[in-house]
Amino acid sequence: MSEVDLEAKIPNNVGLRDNKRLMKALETWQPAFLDWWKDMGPSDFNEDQIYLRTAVGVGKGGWAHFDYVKMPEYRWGIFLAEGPEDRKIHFGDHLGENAWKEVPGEMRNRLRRLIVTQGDTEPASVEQQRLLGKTAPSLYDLRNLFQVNVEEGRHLWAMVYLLHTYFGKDGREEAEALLQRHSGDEDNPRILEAFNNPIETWVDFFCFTTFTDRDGKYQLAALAESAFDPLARSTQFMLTEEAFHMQTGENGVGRILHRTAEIEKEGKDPRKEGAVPFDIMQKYINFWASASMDLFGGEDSTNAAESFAMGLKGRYREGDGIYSDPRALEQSYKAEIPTPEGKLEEKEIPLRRAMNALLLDSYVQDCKRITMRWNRDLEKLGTDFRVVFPSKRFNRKQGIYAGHFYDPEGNPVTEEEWKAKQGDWLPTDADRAYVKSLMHPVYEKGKIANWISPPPTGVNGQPFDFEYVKFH
Ligand code: BYC
Ligand code: FE
Ligand code: FE
Repeated sequence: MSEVDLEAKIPNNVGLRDNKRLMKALETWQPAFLDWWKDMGPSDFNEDQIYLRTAVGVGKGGWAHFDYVKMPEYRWGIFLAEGPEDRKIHFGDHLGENAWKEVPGEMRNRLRRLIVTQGDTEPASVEQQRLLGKTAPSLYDLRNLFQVNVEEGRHLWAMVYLLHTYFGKDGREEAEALLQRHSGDEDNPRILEAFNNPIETWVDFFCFTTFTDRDGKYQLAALAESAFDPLARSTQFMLTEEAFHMQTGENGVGRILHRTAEIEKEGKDPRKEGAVPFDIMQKYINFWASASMDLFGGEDSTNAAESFAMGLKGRYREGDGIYSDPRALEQSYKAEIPTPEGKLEEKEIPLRRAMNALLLDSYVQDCKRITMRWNRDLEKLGTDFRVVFPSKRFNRKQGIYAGHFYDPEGNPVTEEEWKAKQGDWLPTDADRAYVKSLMHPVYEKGKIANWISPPPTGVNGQPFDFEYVKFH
């Protein structure tokens, strides 16, 4: 592992200084990245000073530094987590062999595909969120949005580093293409569906960071187990940043619910007060939760089986030794599969083919824990409303439930029932128009929009009324 070099044009701990060819390739990509940021990122705020955290190391005793920075001058770096030099592969067909420092030829295509798919989501999210700064409910929230954005930019760098270093000309071409596909672009969209959905409002943003960034956590965690050591270390370090994104979402949704509960407690109608009614929040949660569950891919997947067999993608916390069969050859996964008549029938899927389903189950458990935390607060406030995390069958476009109809509890419904009830379960045009009508910027220090509660604490020990953004 190299020293952290913060003086370099691209801060890194991968020894770029000693690899002139790679350095040159990355320094050629850098202006293209900056052009992309200026065109497709939060371009209205490029001249403002934002109180941001920047990764400056990988050690436990403080890996980040907080200061004011203009976003285009953010120091996007390449960092690999530290780890043992002689790590062994701990799952799949290559169990017990040494982890790879280079890409074995027969795994090249599949590995590249995984890295490109991961990399594609990072700039996609920045594109999806690019206009939100114009309607931030507070300076604190505005700053958090930009923190998430610059870190997703760094995650793109992490994947581009791998493509440039280990995949030659193909990798460089893929790195360029990552800046050419755009979220929602009809001709050249982002690879995964949820990353083409618009994020029009802060309600979308907080649901996205709760549920979609959390898919990020689980996918990164699965890749952090990888036998390809540079990928494992890259994603391990990305996970340290990811925690803040999910926190932003969880707290954001929590603060909206809290505000609505307060208003109801005063005997007032949230709609008349310009807050977000509970039923609309539940619909947004249903929408982003189901779109995010699609990101796990099919429950029965030969792709997933191959990735596991090759040692490219493990199970959640595979390295903690919590699974009894690290080859996953002896067990099966019980899934409820729809019959042609629309009934649910229990079937067994060989475990390796069910890796996406297993990861999804870990994710759902985590989401239910978050939901419980929101509900505890609602209970404390004396409200009857409770958030419900939708069934993994609800509104799915990928996997075994796609093309079938279920209510949010997961009960089969007919297509007619679905059509009649859809507006009770997912945001309608009217709901979206209402939520949009609430979105106005509040840029005054210490002030906040009426539809959301202030956070209990600020950032990095600063108070809520800190000047998180200094406008030029
Ligand atoms: N949309 O075998 P299947 C994050 C495709 S989020 C469109 O069932 P597989 C972040 C699939 O590619 C984490 N297409 O599933 C969050 C395949 O196509 P091909 C991102 C989809 O391949 C917030 C076909 O359907 N990271 O970091 O095992 C902000 C059959 O697929 C979708 C990763 O995803 C979909 N939803 O699993 C910023 C990790 N789902 O090959 C960032 C890398 C599936 O037949 N990716 N397809 O042409 C993977 O591990 C896998 O590609 C997937 C899919 C889990 C996505
Ligand atoms: Fe990310
Ligand atoms: Fe993220």
